[in-house]
This record gives sequence, structure tokens and C-alpha cells, in this order.
Amino acid sequence: MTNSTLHSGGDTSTTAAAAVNKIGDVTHKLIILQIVVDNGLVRLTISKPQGLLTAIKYGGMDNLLDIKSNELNRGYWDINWSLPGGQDRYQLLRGSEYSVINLSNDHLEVSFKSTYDPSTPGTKLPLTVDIRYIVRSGVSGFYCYAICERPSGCPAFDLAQARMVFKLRQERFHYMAITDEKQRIMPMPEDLLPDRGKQLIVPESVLLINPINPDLKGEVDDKYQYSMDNKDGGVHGWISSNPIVGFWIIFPSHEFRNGGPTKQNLTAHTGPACLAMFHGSHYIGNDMIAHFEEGETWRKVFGPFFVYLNSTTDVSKAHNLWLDAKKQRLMEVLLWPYEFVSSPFYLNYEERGSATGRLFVQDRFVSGSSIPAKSSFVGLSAAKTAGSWQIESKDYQFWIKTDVDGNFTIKNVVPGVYGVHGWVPGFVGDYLKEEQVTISAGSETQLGNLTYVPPRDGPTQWEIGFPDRTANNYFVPDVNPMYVNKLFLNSPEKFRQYGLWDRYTDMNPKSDQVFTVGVSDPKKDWFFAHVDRRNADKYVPSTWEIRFHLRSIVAGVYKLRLSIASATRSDLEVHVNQVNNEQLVFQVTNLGADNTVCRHGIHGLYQLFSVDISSSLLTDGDNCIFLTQARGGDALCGILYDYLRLEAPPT
Ligand SMILES: *[C@@H]1O[C@H](CO)[C@@H](O)[C@H](O)[C@H]1NC(C)=O
Ligand SMILES: *[C@@H]1O[C@H](CO)[C@@H](O)[C@H](O)[C@H]1NC(C)=O
Ligand SMILES: *[C@@H]1O[C@H](CO)[C@@H](O)[C@H](O)[C@H]1NC(C)=O
Ligand SMILES: *[C@@H]1O[C@H](CO)[C@@H](O)[C@H](O)[C@H]1NC(C)=O
Ligand SMILES: *[C@H]1O[C@H](CO)[C@@H](O)[C@H](O)[C@H]1NC(C)=O
Ligand SMILES: CC(=O)N[C@H]1CO[C@H](CO)[C@@H](O)[C@@H]1O
Repeated sequence: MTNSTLHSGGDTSTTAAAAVNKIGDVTHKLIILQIVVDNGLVRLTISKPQGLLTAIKYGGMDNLLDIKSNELNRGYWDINWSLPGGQDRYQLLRGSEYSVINLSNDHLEVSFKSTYDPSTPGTKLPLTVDIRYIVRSGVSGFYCYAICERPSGCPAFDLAQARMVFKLRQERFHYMAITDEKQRIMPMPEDLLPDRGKQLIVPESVLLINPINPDLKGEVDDKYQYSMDNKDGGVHGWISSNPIVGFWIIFPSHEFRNGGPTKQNLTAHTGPACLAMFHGSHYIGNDMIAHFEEGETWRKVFGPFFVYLNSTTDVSKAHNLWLDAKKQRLMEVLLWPYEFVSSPFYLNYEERGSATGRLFVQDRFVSGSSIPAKSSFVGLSAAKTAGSWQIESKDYQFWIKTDVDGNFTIKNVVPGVYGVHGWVPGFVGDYLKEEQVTISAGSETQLGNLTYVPPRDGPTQWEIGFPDRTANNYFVPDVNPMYVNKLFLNSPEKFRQYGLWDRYTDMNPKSDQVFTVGVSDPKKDWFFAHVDRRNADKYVPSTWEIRFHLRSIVAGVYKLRLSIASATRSDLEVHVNQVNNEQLVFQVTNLGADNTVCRHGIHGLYQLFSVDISSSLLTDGDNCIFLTQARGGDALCGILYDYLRLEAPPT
């Protein structure tokens, strides 16, 4: 590539375009100045000084972005925030100052910055934002990132969501791909409007009555059906027809995304929209919102992520664009941390450190010796208490999966003081190393052997499910044929279907679920979500019964481990043998805000409750535990149990 093809329009090729903006009833014209960045493969047009992408020219298409959308509304960063106790606000992030950060023969980085001035009080977003784009010669795509900063003297505020959105050209992009299995032709945005679609009780869910593409008639569309755990994602996008172009968002790292590896994310949805989510609260709720106090300073680099573009002229090879994008993701991961990023706040390889160790589990009721914690997750996070990495949103997190022996090396860690967190499939609870560790630049910190001692008092009397922080090992019903998304018909992700909460009553029409330990099968007899029962038009509390046999009672305290994969607005009561006040052993109200039931998830915020049961409440022989979802009147509340275990008193 020569420098004649890589150029920034700068001032010389600034073009002026007009966009019409309607504010109230005043229609006024907004003049947009633009810069053009071109490396011979990709040409970006970016509004100046706002930093909004108005056009991406590639692969024979003059603009991949939705030309029917207002120019301010095609490729943009946005944010949801509020002043403490104030209303949720939504706004686009826009620069007010444009500069070329680095222009060399084969590399261009541009900046669109808006600086928050604490000395002018007001109700503006108290954040300095620097939006950056990088184009490199010979690279089929471009890099995006944003540096968010709170200088000293900022007022308090809450950050709920930050992301970058691309709206792609509607008449061309119909095929979406987010994993090998999850790929499909998507509806058109018009299909979600009242004359073509019928909104169901969850507002995001629309039954396609008369879609433009008749093949989709009768299916349900809902963007949350295409959510994914951070740990499973990394590349998602769309393929257009005529010409055939792939548009892919690639995350080379998840360090800058909040909530750790199990945090779920929107990826792509009807629009056609392609999202780069950095910060959000979906599937966890308000606990996840980052609260900043008055005067609290902060800085975080969101990204860079890569927008990769590929194309083919051979229709029969269109699917190869996805395979090629997956390959490209692996290449980006190898390049991480990128060497070509100019911001001093983005640290390169030499400025980062690593941590190595080996994780074991000690549970004397499972094994007399330490068990290597294979295929477990270990992470460094600023979160200070066990498990709270799930709601940690301000700092970077660095996670890795251990090998079969429990070994791990966490690389490319930004220097700082971290908690060493983790969890081990097959065991309840959260690991947190007692002392925090300090990672410094260029260091290889040896953590040595770490031992997780999960909560455990006595021998197992019985257990239901498998502890992996999801409700995956339970019964997920078939979807009501009225509400199918065909993608999930023969899928391990059956739970993504709409309306499964109502299937509970369809499966148990007369009475609530009864599970008999040793007889019932969790995969068949334990509904994956403890929801309300439908009674005519009402939703009423439901009480599940676990029947079990104890040969001889040991005097003391039995322990019930309630390992919960997710909860939404649930009032849970646990009784032993009789539903009355004397035999109530546990109660919690309004548990959870994950919205997992209505958003078709299988997990949310993980929680473990350990409940004491006095042996005096139990009898030799047959016993039962009642789990009551006591909140009535709520179709979409529910608890997703991960695992339950009854332990005898310590011996
Ligand atoms: C962000 O704001 C938009 C527009 O007001 C709103 O529809 C959306 O629900 C908000 N999202 C979050 C996560 O707060
Ligand atoms: C500009 O980018 C090039 C290529 O990444 C790099 O070698 C150079 O040091 C950068 N210059 C500045 C001033 O950052
Ligand atoms: C894990 O580390 C131990 C100790 O260094 C080593 O003996 C073992 O081979 C490692 N396991 C794997 C799968 O690499
Ligand atoms: C770590 O545990 C392994 C396996 O039990 C053992 O061989 C090794 O000596 C331990 N290392 C240290 C530093 O304690
Ligand atoms: C996507 O993941 C990011 C990082 O964990 C998170 O901030 C955001 O909430 C997620 N988005 C959604 C829609 O769940
Ligand atoms: C830049 C580009 O187009 N890369 C590849 C995209 O994927 C197709 C199909 O595999 C390849 O032919 C391109 O080389």
C-alpha cells in the first residue's frame, strides 16, 4: 500500500453534507462536515468533529451503512446514564474537536474528542470522551475505541450502558451469523411494526404475521434470543447479498467489557444492527450499573475492537465469509495487545504483566486429597468480595480457563491491584484468594498452588442438578408452536424460545411440580424455571415439592445449599415437611432483577444461599422440602436453580 491510497481528508477533502433533523416542530438543517479516510480497500466517511460514521465504502458497495437512516444514526457510540436518583438519559457520544493523532505511510488514527469542563456546572454528561478510529494499509476493516475519563471535580453519575452501534443497509443485509449454529435470515425492521407484526407480552418479542419475506411468517423475533456470554462470543455480524459482503465485529479481548466471562451480551438483531457492547446491565439488572461519586476520577479504554470486512463474488461461497471472519478473530487475538494504538492509556505488551498458577479444590466429602480444578475459570478483577466480579463495571477484568490440571496463565494484564477470583464447575460458590495480588509491567507473577474450599458442612444426603451456574441440566420444554424461532428448534439452546414460562402450567396443568429424589430425573422432571402458575388469566404462586427419604436422622443442623443461576423479582420461601410458620426455614423477597425469564436466558447473576435446617424438623423416613415462588401476579418472574444439595450435620 502506498501513501497515495491511505489518506485522511483532513481539511482539504472535507465535504459538506446536509442532514435534516426534526426537533419539536422546528425542522432545521444541520450542516455536517465530514472527513474521508481511505486505505484503498475501505473508505470511511466520518462527521467532523462529532466522529459519527456516515459511510463505509467497501467491496463494491458505496455505503454498507443504512442510507435510509439519518446520517447521525448509522454508526455511532451511545450511552445510557443518569444523575443519582435522576431519570435515565440516553445520548449519542459526540466529539467537539477533531484531530489527526498519527498519520504515517501505512497508518492513520483520528480522534473526535469532547472534554468535560467541571467548572461549568450543568446537567451535561460528566465524562470526557475521545472517540478514535484507526485505518491501516492492507487491512480490510478498521479499528474503533473510545477513551472515557472523569477528570477531577466531576459531579456524581451512574453509567448504565455504553456501546457502539452499526446500522447496516436494510435492503442488502439479511443474513446474520453469531456462532456456527446461530445463523439465519432475519426479518426486516418493518416486520416488527404493527401492520406486519404483533407485539407479544414482552415488548421486544414480535410475532411475524405478514413479514416481507414470507418464509418467516409465524416466527417470533426478539433481539435477546441472540444474546451470548462474553466467554463464548468474539465475532458476530452480517452477510449481504448483491454484492456479497461480510460485516463483522471482532473482539480480540474482553478485558474492557463489564461483568466477566458469564456476562451476556446482545450481538446483532433485526435492523439490521450490529452491536459492540462494552458496558451494560442486561441479565443482571441495576446491581451492574457503575456508580460514580462526586469527585471520583476514572478512566477506561473501551476497545479497540475490529470491524472486519470481507467479500466474495461466488454465491455458493457466501458461508465462507463467516469461516474467514472466525479465522480473522484468531489472528486479532494473536495481535492483542495491539502495537499500533496511539493512546498512552491503552497499554502495549511491554506495559502489561501476567499471572500464573494452579487451582485446586478441596472438598473432603468428594476426595481425601486436593482435586485439580480442571476447565475452571480464573480471573483478575478489582472486585473485592467473592463473586462480585459479576457486577464489577468500572475496571478491566482478565479471565482464563484452566487446563485439565487446573493450570492457568493470565496474560496481558494491565498493572494494578486485583483480587484473584474463580469458580469451578461441579462445585458451588465463588473462589477469592485471601490476599490481593499486584501485577506490574513486564512481570510474571507466580501465584503458585491456589486452593478453593467450597462451602460444605457434611456428607451429601441428596443433590439435584449439576453446579455450573446455569439451569442447563433441567427440563426445557418445547416451544408453543405459535411462537417458534426456527433457529432454536433442534438446538441445545431450546431455552431461547419465546413464552416458555407458560409451558410450566401446560406441563403441570393440575398441580405443581413434585420431584422425588432417587426416582425423578432432573432432565425430565425439574422445570428449568420456577415461575408462577397460570390459573385462567391470573398468575399465582407455585410451590414445588422435593420428596426424599432419610434413613436415620442425625441430631444437629442439616444444610440446604440453594445454588441459584438467576432470579427475577422472586419471593422464595422454603418450608420443611409442612407449609407453616414453624417450618419456614428460609425466606427472601424480591430476589433478582435479571429478567432472564422474559429474555430467554439460562443464567444471570449467580447466588448461593446456605439454609440451616434443624434436625428437629426432619423425621426418620419420608420428608419433603417445599420451595414456594410466593410472588403472584407476575408471568415473567422466576428463579432458575443451578443446583440443590442437602448435607447432613458435620461429622
Ligand atoms: C437506554 O436508553 C434507551 C432510550 O431511552 C432505552 O430505550 C433503553 O432501554 C436504555 N437502555 C438501558 C440499558 O438503560
Ligand atoms: C504512528 O504509528 C506508527 C505505526 O503504528 C508508529 O510506528 C509511530 O510511532 C506512531 N507515531 C506516533 C507519534 O504515535
Ligand atoms: C500443569 O502444571 C504442572 C506443574 O507445573 C505440570 O506438571 C503439568 O504438566 C501441567 N499440566 C498441563 C496440562 O500442562
Ligand atoms: C503444587 O501442587 C502440586 C500437586 O499437588 C505439587 O506437586 C507441587 O509441589 C505444589 N507446588 C507448590 C509450590 O507447593
Ligand atoms: C455485553 O457485555 C458487556 C460487557 O460485559 C456488558 O457491559 C453489556 O451489558 C452486555 N450487553 C448486554 C446487552 O447484555
Ligand atoms: C478481505 C477478504 O475479502 N477476505 C476474505 C473473505 O472471505 C472470503 C471467503 O473465504 C475470501 O475469499 C476473502 O479473501
